[in-house]
Amino acid sequence: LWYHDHSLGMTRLNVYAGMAGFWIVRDDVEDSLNLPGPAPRLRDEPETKYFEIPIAIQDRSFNADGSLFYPGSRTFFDGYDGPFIPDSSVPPIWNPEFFGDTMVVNGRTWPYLEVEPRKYRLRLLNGCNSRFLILKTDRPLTFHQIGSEGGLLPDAPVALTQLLMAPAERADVIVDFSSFEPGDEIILLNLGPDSPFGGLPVDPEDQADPETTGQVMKFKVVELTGEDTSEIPAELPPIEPLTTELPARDLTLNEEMDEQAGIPIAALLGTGAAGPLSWSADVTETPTSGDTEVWRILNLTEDAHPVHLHLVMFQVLDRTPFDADAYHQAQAEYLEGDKSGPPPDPKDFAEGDPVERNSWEAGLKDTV
Ligand SMILES: [Cu+2]
Repeated sequence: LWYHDHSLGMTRLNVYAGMAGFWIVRDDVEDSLNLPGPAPRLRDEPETKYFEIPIAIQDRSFNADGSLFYPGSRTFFDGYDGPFIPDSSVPPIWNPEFFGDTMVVNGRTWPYLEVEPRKYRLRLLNGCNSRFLILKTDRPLTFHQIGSEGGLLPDAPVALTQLLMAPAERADVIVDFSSFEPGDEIILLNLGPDSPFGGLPVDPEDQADPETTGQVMKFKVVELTGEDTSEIPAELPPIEPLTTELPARDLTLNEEMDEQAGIPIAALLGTGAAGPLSWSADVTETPTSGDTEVWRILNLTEDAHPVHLHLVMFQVLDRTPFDADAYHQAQAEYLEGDKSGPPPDPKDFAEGDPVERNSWEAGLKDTV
C-alpha cells in the first residue's frame, strides 16, 4: 500500500509536503518466488545490500531558498484574478491541478542509485499530485511487471518497455542490469506530459521537458559483489475473476465550471441518478458487506482522471469510448425533469466496443 493523507481541503498540501510513503505487505506465496531482495528494513546492519528498491516518484517545485513552492492563489493557475467567492463561485486558493518543475524520488531531487549487473525488484509509485508518468529507460531495459496495487499479477509477469502510471498507481517490476558493465549509466526517463494526460500516444512536443521533468533518476552500474540467484518467475498464481448478478452502479467524475468566467472551479464525484454531488451529500454507495458490484465510472471531464478506493481492491473489466457530452446533456435533462423513469444508460452513448483492459491491469487494483 501507500499511505497518504486525505484531510478535507488540504490533501494536496499534505501529500505534497511529504506525508506519503510505502507500506509494503508480503505473504508466503510472494516469499516463495525467489524474487530479488531484500528491501530496506528498520535496524538493518550498515552496508546491507538491497535488491528490492521502493521508488516513490513525485514532482515538486522549489523556492530559491530550497523550501517547497506550492501555488497559494488561483491566479497562478490561469491568470484569473477575480472576482472570487462570495462574489463568484471561483475559490481564491485552489488550483485545478499542479505540475512541479522538478522530479523527486523518495524525497531526493534527481537522485542516482548504484546497481550491480544483476536483477533488481523496483516498487514504483506515482505519488505526483496531477502528473501521469510514462517511464522508460534511455538504454534498452525491460520492465518485467509482476504486480500492481493489490499484489501480484495473475498467471505470468508482463514484459513492458514503458510503464504508464496515473497518480496513486503502483508497479512492482523486475529489471535485469546484467547486460551492463560497471561504469554504465542508465537514466529513467518520463515521457508523460507536463500537463493533463489525454491518453496514449503522447505527441513528442507534449512530452515532459527532457532537461527537467523528462528525467526521473539515474542507475549507475558498479561491480557485481555476489552471484544473483534470484529469479523472474515464469508463472504467477492465478486470480479468480470476480462475478456478480447485482446491477451496475453508474458513477461520474465531474468538473464544475464557473459559467460567468468559463473556467473550472471544482472536481466532483456523482452518480448517474443524482448527478454531481458535494462532499456533504448523503452516501450513495451502500453495498452490503461481502457483495461484489460492477461500477461503471463515467469520466465527464476533459482529461484522463484516475480514481482510487481505500481498503478495497477491484478488477478492471474494460473501457468503453462514449459520447460524454451527449450523456452529460441527457443526464442534465433527466435531473431537471420529474425523474420518473430510469436515468440515461451510458451504454446508449457508447462510441464503439469495450476495449480490453491493458495487460498490466489484470491484477487486483485500487487505482484506475
Ligand atoms: Cu487516497
